[in-house]
Amino acid sequence: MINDTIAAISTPLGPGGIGIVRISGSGAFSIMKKLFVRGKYGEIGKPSHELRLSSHFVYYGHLIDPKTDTIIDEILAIFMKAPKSFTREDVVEFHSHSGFVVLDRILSVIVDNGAVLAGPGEFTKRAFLNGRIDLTQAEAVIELINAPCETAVQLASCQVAGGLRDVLDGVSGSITSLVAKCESSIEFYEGSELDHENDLRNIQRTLRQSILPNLSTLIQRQKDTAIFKEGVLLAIAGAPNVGKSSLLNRLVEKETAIVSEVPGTTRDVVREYFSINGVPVVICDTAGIHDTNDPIERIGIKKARDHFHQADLVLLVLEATRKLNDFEEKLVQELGNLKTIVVINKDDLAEDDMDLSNQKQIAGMPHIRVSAKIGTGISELKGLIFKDLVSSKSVFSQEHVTPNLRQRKILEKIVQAIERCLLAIDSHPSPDVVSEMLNNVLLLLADVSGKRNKEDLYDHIFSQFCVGK
Ligand SMILES: Nc1nc2c(ncn2[C@@H]2O[C@H](COP(=O)(O)OP(=O)(O)OP(=O)(O)O)[C@@H](O)[C@H]2O)c(=O)[nH]1
Ligand SMILES: [Mg+2]
Repeated sequence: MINDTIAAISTPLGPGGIGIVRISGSGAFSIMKKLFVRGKYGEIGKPSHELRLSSHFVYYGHLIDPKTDTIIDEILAIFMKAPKSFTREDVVEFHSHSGFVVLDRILSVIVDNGAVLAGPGEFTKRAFLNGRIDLTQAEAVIELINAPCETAVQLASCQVAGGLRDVLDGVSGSITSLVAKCESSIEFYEGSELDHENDLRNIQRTLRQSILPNLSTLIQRQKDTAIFKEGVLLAIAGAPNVGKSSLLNRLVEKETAIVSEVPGTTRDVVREYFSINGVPVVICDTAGIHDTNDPIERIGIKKARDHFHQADLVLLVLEATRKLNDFEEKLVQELGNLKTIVVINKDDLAEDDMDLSNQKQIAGMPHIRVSAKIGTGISELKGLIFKDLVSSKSVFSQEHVTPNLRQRKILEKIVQAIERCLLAIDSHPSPDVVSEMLNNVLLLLADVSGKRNKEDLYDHIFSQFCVGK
């Protein structure tokens, strides 16, 4: 209910310097008057309805529990009068000391005095419903909060600022003027097929030369940037004792996995997180693949195989000191269709005349020589992984407008709808049919920016937020 006044703790729970409780809605200021008194400890009176505050100023004072007349905390308070606030409603913020009990007490007295607890993302939902931001900006706020790397932060910031909204508004404006052209063609040249055709050819040209390339660029950008937002999964594969765990430790620069000269050391999947040039990576070390009757090892090998198939990229580790054994030959075949880089490890032990990359089984596969023990070849391996995963076009600047997956799916529908419209103009040029098709494109564009009311969609999007945002 948008009429409610909502409240929530807006900072992470736990001990910290400052915690913020936020209130939004028409009752925010009257709640503040019941709880807040200005001034130093020892000089303060009781909360008063006479409290006069200027909007957007920070006031020093104390928060009082009116039931017991006791001070809860020494705080800073801000009142932001509608519509100059995040939600476009009256907003009050109390900045207190951050501790679970303090913040919880503050929230409780606020609720006792007329607010209701905010649901996940409810402040942002209000900002959207009250027209301060569109849906692309609201979604970008979640992406900004959840951004796993610097590049994802940059991409989200551009959308929070309305980058995608502006581009889509431009596209909508162009299509609206094409609809207007169709309408005037119908009105002014009734019966004159030739004039209709000229108008429709002009419309076709604009769609083809300006609008479609614009939309295709947006779609491609989502594809190019998805890995910065979602990250990638790498799996390490290989026979026992080839140095898989050593490689994981070297890549993540931590002693995460147990390394030993005993073959079969790693049994379960060991997961670690790191990043390569801003791409968030989850890397999995797995059990060595070989023939075994040990039931525990067999479970580990099954898990390893499952991970190879889920991974975006497999690092197949071989030993530089010897040729491939039977298991490794089979493993190469098994990885056949999966994206794989061959990592020839223990290069420090290799004889000068031993070059495994010549072996026919791995010929043609991307490969690199490394020593996980000493660290040689590791930065080159990271470069190779990055090149393999990231399109060469993925060079970003903060201004780059990038849709998310939901938006891209609708943009793809829009491209299809425009292509149908182009075909319709070719086969049976009729301004009223084209006008209807273009109006349909406008509706789809409204779905991207949230201008067409879809409660279910909004509930789904805002439920992904944390409470307090
Ligand atoms: N000289 C040398 N030794 C290495 C290198 N990488 C790993 N080793 C050694 O090889 C042995 C096995 O290393 P691990 O990393 O445990 O190998 P693994 O593939 O994880 O083995 P399992 O978990 O048993 O399948 C250890 O004694 C490591 O110190 C390397 O680049 N050079
Ligand atoms: Mg291991």
